[in-house]
Amino acid sequence: MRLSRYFLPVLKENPADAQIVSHRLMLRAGMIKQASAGIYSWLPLGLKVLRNIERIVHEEQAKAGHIPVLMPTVQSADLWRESGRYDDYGEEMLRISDRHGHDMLYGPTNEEQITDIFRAHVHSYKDLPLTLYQIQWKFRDERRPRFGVMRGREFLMKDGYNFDIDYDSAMHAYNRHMVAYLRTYERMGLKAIPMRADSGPIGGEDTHEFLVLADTGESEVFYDSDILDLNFGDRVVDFDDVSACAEVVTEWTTPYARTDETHDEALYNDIPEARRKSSRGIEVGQIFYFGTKYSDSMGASVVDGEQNKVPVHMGSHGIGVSRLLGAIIEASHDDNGIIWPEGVTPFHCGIVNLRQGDEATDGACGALYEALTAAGLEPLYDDRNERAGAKFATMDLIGLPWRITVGPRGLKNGVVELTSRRTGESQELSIEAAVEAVVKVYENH
Ligand code: P5A
Repeated sequence: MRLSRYFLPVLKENPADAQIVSHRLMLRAGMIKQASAGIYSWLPLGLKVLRNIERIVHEEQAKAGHIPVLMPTVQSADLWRESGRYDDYGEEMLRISDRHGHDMLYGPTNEEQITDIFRAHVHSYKDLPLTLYQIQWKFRDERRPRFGVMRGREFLMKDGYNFDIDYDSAMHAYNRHMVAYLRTYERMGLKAIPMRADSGPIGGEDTHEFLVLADTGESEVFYDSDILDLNFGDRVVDFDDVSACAEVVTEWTTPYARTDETHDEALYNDIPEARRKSSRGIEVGQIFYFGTKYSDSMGASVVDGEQNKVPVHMGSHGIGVSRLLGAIIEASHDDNGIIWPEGVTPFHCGIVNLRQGDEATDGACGALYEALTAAGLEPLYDDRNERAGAKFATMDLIGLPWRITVGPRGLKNGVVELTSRRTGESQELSIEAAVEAVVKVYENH
């Protein structure tokens, strides 16, 4: 993409209404525009990152054997009356009535909707286990929408639902989700720690939240610092292998890690003092096992091997897809702007032309652009007639992890400059070597 033809409405000034750095940077980098409280339009740069996050979520769900569907945002209140949650959900639910006076709602979550699909089509244990998921917009009329996409009213969620014949099988689904989520967050450059939590209006006893540690997080968390040393890395887990998944879960859930809702002072005090940590965290996901709560109330049962009708065991599993943009920026920025992890960056590499209109410089930038594109990468070429300082400031603000700077002086010696946004380190390389270096960085993303 050539910047002169793109739509990147960056703001020079800090927006007054943004209290935390991720919100400020998303507005300044022209990623989102507030439409009304807690509701945002996604501008091109923001949309690119959102789509990258979605892609990683889809890829990791596919590995776990989970199947994508897409359910409507607007749901019938009758379904929620069946489960009893229509009245329970309270003021967070946006209630709508259609022209016929039917009560509708904008879904804050989809347990009822998916249970309705399940009961219409699945009747035998032979069709289990089954996990369906979607990435779809939700609406929660939060009392205090704030911090931009972090606590929105309309927000994008990955929500998955497992259907299993019994408790053991459902716990395997729970574990499968935990394993898939660990890898998902790591690919986004995040350390998200599973912590024992409270299930709130979703229900059930078994639940973990995934938290990214950050001073601006809304949750208070307590943990054993040993958990920070755990890395999922590139290990390949067979998602059908019950004990392999359980082992990963044991590894991550053995060190103490809890949100304030489930914090246990006595257990916490058993941790050696130097490892006892408390801080703030951003909740980027949550997994639940709630047994037969919805299948009992909504009549979702299957025939088992002995021809008995049994209610299915269920859980649900969420990732805050739009919130993740805020969480990633909170975890990865500096005074000059965002620093995107390679896994989610909106463009792979920036190209800065220091002398727009100079034939050799324009030609070298064009050649770089072609070579990067031919290698399957997406560069953002700043071909505007701007001062070098302004171009660098824009690149730093929008946070592309790699920048290639091209100017007449370097070209005389046959070199361009490749700079890492994260370390600020630069190397002088030939055009071919610079392209090769960038291609190599992205080999594993
Ligand atoms: C799990 C999937 C559920 O709703 N039902 C379907 C279950 N879980 S949850 O924890 O309530 O939400 C899942 C994740 O969504 C994000 N989230 C939000 N993101 C932005 N703004 C909000 N107002 C908001 N509320 C929830 C969180 O990341 C949460 O973990």
